[in-house]
Parts: sequence; C-alpha cells; structure tokens
Amino acid sequence: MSSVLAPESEVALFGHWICPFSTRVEFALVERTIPFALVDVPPTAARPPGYVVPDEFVRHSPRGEIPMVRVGDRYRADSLPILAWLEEVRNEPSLVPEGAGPAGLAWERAGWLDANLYPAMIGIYYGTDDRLVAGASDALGDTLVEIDRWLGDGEWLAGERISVAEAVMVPFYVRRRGLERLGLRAELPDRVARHEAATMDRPAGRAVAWSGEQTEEFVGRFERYRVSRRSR
Ligand SMILES: N[C@@H](CCC(=O)N[C@@H](CS)C(=O)NCC(=O)O)C(=O)O
Repeated sequence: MSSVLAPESEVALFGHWICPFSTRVEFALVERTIPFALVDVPPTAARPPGYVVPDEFVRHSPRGEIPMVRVGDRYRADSLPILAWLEEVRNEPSLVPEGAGPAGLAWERAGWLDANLYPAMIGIYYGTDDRLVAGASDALGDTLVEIDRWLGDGEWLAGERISVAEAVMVPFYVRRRGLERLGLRAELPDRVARHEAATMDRPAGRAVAWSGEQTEEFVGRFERYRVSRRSR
C-alpha cells in the first residue's frame, strides 16, 4: 500500500550544508522526490555574528541540533530517525527497498557506516596532530576496504537499489577532497570510486555536492581549528 503526503503536509529541513547529518537528510529528500523548504540553521560554530536562531527551531528541537524536519505540524530530529520517519510519512519511492537484499541490510549498513566511517572521518578533521590524523586516515581506509567488499555484491551499498546506506555514505563523498587536504591518505578502492561517481551523478548527489568555495571554507575552518588548538 502506498502512502502519499497530504498536500498540507509541507516538509521543511532545518539544516546547513557543512553538517554531514543534514546532508544525509537532504540527499534522501531529493532522492525520494519529496519537495521541501530548506531553512538554513548553521551549527553554532559556523554562525555569523548577529545570527538569530529561528524561533521555530528553538521551540521544537530537542537538543538544539540540526538536522530537524517538519512535516505538516510534526517535528523530528536526529538524522537516522528522520530517515526512518520519512519512510513512514511517504513510502514511495523508498530508500529501504524491498528486494534490495536481505531484509534490514540497508539499515544495517547505514548503521555500520554511522558507527565506523563517521568516527574516522570526524577524527581526520578534528585531528590536532599528525599522529591522530594518520590514525584516523588508516581507520577510514579500513572502512573503505569493507565498503568495497559490499560493492562486490551489487552496484549499491545494500544490493541492487540505492538505499539509506547511500544517504549515510554521501557526506563522505561530498567532503572527500577537503578530507584529502586535511590528511586523508587512503585511496578509494575501484568499486568505491565507481560508486562515488554513480551516486554523486544523481540529481540528489548534485544537490548536496560542494562548490570549490565550500570545500575551501570547510578546509579553512579546520586548519584554523588546528592552529588554535596547537597554540594553547
Ligand atoms: N546524531 C545527530 C547528530 C547531529 C549533530 O551533531 N549536529 C550538529 C551539527 S553537524 C549540531 O547541530 N550541533 C549543535 C550545534 O552546532 O550547536 C544526527 O544524526 O542528526
């Protein structure tokens, strides 16, 4: 049975381009052709002087974190629960496709990426000395080996169809050039490189891809962060 969003159920994403968790949700909304309004709420560290947090965000966000999504008059925070909720509010086209692989594989892999790829990725940009950055880069390289193994079973991370696993993977692809500038040494295995190209070439991939300026802003932000930590 298909569920269709009622016309009054307008969707809004409270998020910001630099936040990988917002990118997951934005990718999923575009991939699933769910129309939405983007309410730009920069993370605290990226707010320009004088920025005023929208009242609606303050009132409905449980932890003051982006992403938050409104559907009609309901709100949800936290990217993975948001992705699950969006499957409930409108189930087609789904990012948890039946027949994509064994039941639950897409969520299992999305969870694995959240637990393994993200700490390594975040370890690179928050790494304050070369040893920490190199360790995070090696850990990230190990996750790429595992992801390459998954891609031996099909074109997508959880089988034959794009899924929530791609939504969780995409923020890595979006900031990969920036990560290389900040110390990522691991090469993309061939199948992962092909998967990156296929994913980022979709309308949803293009919607969340960074411009050169965005990559510069990301790199500059973390270079300054490193300098400030080293001079303490
Ligand atoms: N587990 C959350 C993490 C969200 C998160 O950490 N968001 C950051 C920005 S990337 C945030 O809003 N931090 C609070 C702040 O900047 O004040 C999710 O998956 O959505």
